[in-house]
Amino acid sequence: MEKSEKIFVAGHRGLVGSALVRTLERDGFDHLVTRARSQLDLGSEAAVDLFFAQEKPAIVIFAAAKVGGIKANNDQPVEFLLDNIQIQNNVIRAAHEAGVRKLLFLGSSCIYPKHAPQPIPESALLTGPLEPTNEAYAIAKIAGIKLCQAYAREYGAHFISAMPTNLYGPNDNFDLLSSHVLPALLRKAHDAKTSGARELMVWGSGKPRREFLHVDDLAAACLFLLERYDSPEIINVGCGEDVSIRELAELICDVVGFKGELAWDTTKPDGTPRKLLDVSKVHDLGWRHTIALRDGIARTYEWFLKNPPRDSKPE
Ligand code: GFB
Repeated sequence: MEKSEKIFVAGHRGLVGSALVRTLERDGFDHLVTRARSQLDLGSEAAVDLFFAQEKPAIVIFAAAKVGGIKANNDQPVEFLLDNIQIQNNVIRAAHEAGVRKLLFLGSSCIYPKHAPQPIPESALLTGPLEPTNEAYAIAKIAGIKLCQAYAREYGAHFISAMPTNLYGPNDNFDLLSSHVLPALLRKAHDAKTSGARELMVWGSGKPRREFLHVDDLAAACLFLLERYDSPEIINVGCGEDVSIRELAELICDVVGFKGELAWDTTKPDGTPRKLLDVSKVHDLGWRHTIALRDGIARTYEWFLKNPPRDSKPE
C-alpha cells in the first residue's frame, strides 16, 4: 500500500475506526478520508454514491456498524439487522462502482454457529444454527461477507473479509446497558471502588468463555491483511487464548483495585458458551497480537480515567 493512497475509514469514530486512524497516521499514511455521521449518512444510498463519486478512494476499510453487547443485540434485532445490512450494502456497492482497488470488510466471531468446534476454524461458517442473542447481527455480517465474495467472484474485486474476536480498548462504549462485557466490568469495578461498594454485579453464570483482543492489535492486523492478503475467503483475527467471564471479572477487579465480592445476576443471558477463534491462518501468514490481556486492560483503564463516560441509565 502506498503511503499516499487515499484510504476511506468508514466508522472512524468508533472503537475500531479510531484505532485504525491512529495506526494509519502513526505509520505515515497521509491521505485518510473520514466523515462524521452528521456529514455522511451511510444508510443513504444517494449520499454514499455521491461521496464515492466525488472522493474516489483507492482503499476502503469498513469499520462502520451498529454494534453492542449481548443485551442490546437481544433487545433490538430489527436495528441490528436492518441498519447493518443497509450501510454495508451501500458502501460495498458504491466502492465497486467507484473502482476502489481494495476493500476490507470487518465481520465478527459471532457469525459462527453457537456450537462450532473450538477453536473455531474459518470453515465453520454456515455449518449450524447461530446463537439466538446475536442472530440478527450475525446474519447481517454474513450477508456482508457473501456480498464481498460475490463481487470478487463475479467482477474480480479485491474485497477481503476479516473476522475479529471480541475487541476492547480506547473509545469503547462504556454504557452499562449497551456495552460489551469488558468495558461494562471495567466501569462497574471503577464505580464500585470509588463508591466503596462491597459487591460488583456480573451478568450470567460467569462460565462462558471469551477471547479478547486489544483494538490496536486488530488495527495492526487490518494493515497487515490489506498488504498481504488477497483472498475472498474469510480470515480470523484473535489472540488465540480465552478466559471465563469469572476470570475476566477477577482480572479487571485486580487491575482496577476493587477488593469486594463478585455477585451473579443469573436472570441475564450467558449467550454463546465459548467463542475462541482458530487463528492459525493469520499466524501462518506472519501476524501475531502483541498486547497481553492484563496490559491491555490496564491501558484501557488509564484511558477510561482520562475520558470518563457521560452518565448512563442505572442498570
Ligand atoms: O460482551 P457481551 O455483551 O457479548 O457478553 P457476547 C459476554 C458475556 O459476558 C455474556 C457476560 O455471557 C454476558 O452475560 N457479562 C457479564 C456481561 N457481565 C456483563 C455485563 O455487565 N455486561 C455485558 N454486556 N455482559 C456479543 C454479540 O456477544 O459479542 C455481538 O452480542 C458481537 O453480536 C460481540 O458479536 C463481539 O460476546 O456474548
